[in-house]
Amino acid sequence: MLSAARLAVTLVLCLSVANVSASSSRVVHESRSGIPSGWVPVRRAEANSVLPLRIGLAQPNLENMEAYIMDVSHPESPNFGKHWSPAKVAHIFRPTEVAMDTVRKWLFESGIEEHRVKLSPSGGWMLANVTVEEAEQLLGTEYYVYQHDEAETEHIACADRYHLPEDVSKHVEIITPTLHFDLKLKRRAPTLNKRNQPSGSARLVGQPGFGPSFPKTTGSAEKLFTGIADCDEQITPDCLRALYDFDYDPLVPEKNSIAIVEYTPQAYVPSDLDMFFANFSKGQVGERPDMVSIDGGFIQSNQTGFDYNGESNLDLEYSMTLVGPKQTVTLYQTGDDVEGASFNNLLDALDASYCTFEGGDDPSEDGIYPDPYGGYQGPEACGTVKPAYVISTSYSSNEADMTPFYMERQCAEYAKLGLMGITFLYSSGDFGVAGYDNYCLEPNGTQAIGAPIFNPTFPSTCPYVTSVGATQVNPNSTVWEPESAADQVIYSSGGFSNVFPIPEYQKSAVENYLAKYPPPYPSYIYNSTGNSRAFPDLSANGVNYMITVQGEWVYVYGTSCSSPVTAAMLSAVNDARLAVGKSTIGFINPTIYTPTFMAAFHDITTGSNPGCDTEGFYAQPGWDPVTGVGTPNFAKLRDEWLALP
Ligand SMILES: *[C@@H]1O[C@H](CO)[C@@H](O)[C@H](O)[C@H]1NC(C)=O
Ligand SMILES: *[C@@H]1O[C@H](CO)[C@@H](O)[C@H](O)[C@H]1NC(C)=O
Ligand SMILES: *[C@@H]1O[C@H](CO)[C@@H](O)[C@H](O)[C@H]1NC(C)=O
Ligand SMILES: *[C@@H]1O[C@H](CO)[C@@H](O)[C@H](O)[C@H]1NC(C)=O
Ligand SMILES: *[C@@H]1O[C@H](CO)[C@@H](O)[C@H](O)[C@H]1NC(C)=O
Ligand SMILES: CC(=O)N[C@H]1CO[C@H](CO)[C@@H](O)[C@@H]1O
Repeated sequence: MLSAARLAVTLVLCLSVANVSASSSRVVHESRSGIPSGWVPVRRAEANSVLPLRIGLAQPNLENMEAYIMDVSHPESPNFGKHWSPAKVAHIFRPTEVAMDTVRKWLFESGIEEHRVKLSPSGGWMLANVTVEEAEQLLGTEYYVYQHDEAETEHIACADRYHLPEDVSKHVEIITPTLHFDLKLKRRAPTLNKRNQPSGSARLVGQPGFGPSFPKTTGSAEKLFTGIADCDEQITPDCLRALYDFDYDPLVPEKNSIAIVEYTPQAYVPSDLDMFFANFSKGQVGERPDMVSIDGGFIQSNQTGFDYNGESNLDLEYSMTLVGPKQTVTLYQTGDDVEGASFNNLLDALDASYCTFEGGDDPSEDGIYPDPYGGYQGPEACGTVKPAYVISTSYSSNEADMTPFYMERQCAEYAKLGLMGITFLYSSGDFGVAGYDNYCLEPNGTQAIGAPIFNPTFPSTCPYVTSVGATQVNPNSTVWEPESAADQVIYSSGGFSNVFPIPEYQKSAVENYLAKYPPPYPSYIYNSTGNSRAFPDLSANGVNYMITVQGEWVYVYGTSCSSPVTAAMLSAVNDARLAVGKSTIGFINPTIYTPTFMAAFHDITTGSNPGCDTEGFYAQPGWDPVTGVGTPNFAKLRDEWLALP
């Protein structure tokens, strides 16, 4: 009896192997080069123990992303401004019936009966409880039990690779449990990245001195200038209004929205906002941003000073003053003060279809909620926040800190938000052609100070965000004279991605730069082919800002300044369009690289962005990898955007 049953099973397996391999041979689906540090295999997993196998199905149509976004975002497209609903976005990228059928058939032919297989509600996952023996046969791998000194429980994971039939592999993104060590450790040590520093992981995004960029300060100001005669020494809201011809009174503020993103423990100080308003926008004294808490985000007040309050105060003081008292500014305060949060946690909150998309969040980089380390115990924010039309984030990381898969997954989500009509701004970074803290790349990909290869920042290199660089009013110059690329305290980050190919919308602008002003560096220093995504897209002043921190006026520098200021102007353009019944501007890059719009920017042609022991790139006529297409002329841009359908 027993041997008959076994024979039958063996026969089915042989048949299925024959079946599958007739049409498709097995390929390695995923592999890893080593075991994460601290883990050791202690024994083979028991053949009859049960694994909750989760098969993440590949999303269709990602290869059409650029075409979709150009269709709704290019000013010459007949569908310009016809943004997609969240339901349409979810539908277009929902795994196909073919994917589901192929995976189901493979499971069935491998002996996993249909009644054991379930589909998750989002359609993104196929689930089945299987024995270790079944999983090993399905995936052509071996499972082991691993232990870690800091973990409470054992962990099951497979050997260094697993396989799938070729025709199944193309419909599957990821299978768990396999290679991934996603068991939560009781107390997580900071993840060290390739530059041996804590990485851009959730726990550290909002922490001063780690991973992401923060504005810099040179200390407090003895006096505060008024008017616009001294904008080469101090930037104030009036300087920015004059520089960018920005004078706008919202017409339909209740229809419009703008949001600033902050990561706890970064926190604004209410009394500092009032001190700023008292000097620059009296009517706004007492006004506060409309805070939306994401994953336990709150305004902590235990840790104070420039390192904890500088970023939030800067972003809110300038965005709120520039949009004025009629327009509410929303604050996405993200992450608790224990685990923190990453860009992915924000994106989860803005789009329910992202939470599980292509495997969901990465526990070594993203905040996991409820917080296993004891912080916020509520559920993860997943589609709970309706995205504002313009969203500005002044935090960034290095491409080299993350895996291409991680970045591509996130980048696709910015594209989806673009399809929905959202404008997503990121500061480009403050270290010129170097990465955060002047780390550059060795030929083997390691990050080190003094290394020779340029180190681009992320998310700026994602072709579906708008990257904002920094400029300055030159010493002894007025707001009526041309600005230069920032070269006081910080340098505007810019350059060419090592991960993302060049999007169509910037091809001719980038080609023009590389052909007319070829940078004097060997080709291994940066991707000089003209085939990789170039950044930033545009820029705005980022030098000598006056902000208040803990009751004092201090000077601030950084692309952190440039992003919220640009956001305020773009939000005003949205207001003007919404007031006449038009759509929001959405993903602006395909628009701003057109000749008509490029002419509505102040072209920045002086300065550079040194780093990695070089002078970096030079600002030149037209687009350049220091200041993008230039700084806004708001009045012209508003008129051009109003002229679009
Ligand atoms: C797997 O087993 C668990 C525990 O018995 C059960 O809760 C879950 O629904 C099962 N999953 C599937 C896909 O059958
Ligand atoms: C921070 O402040 C909260 C109250 O807001 C308090 O409960 C907590 O103990 C404080 N933490 C530290 C480290 O001081
Ligand atoms: C990469 O290259 C640098 C410089 O040559 C060297 O110091 C480092 O050890 C190398 N790292 C790896 C992982 O090979
Ligand atoms: C600006 O002007 C001051 C005095 O008028 C002079 O000392 C200084 O050198 C000038 N700076 C530059 C960069 O020209
Ligand atoms: C430059 O970028 C393109 C697009 O990502 C890529 O295909 C190419 O291999 C890169 N070239 C070098 C030398 O890295
Ligand atoms: C120049 C100016 O108006 N300074 C004022 C800024 O606001 C503070 C109060 O918060 C006043 O004391 C300053 O006089």
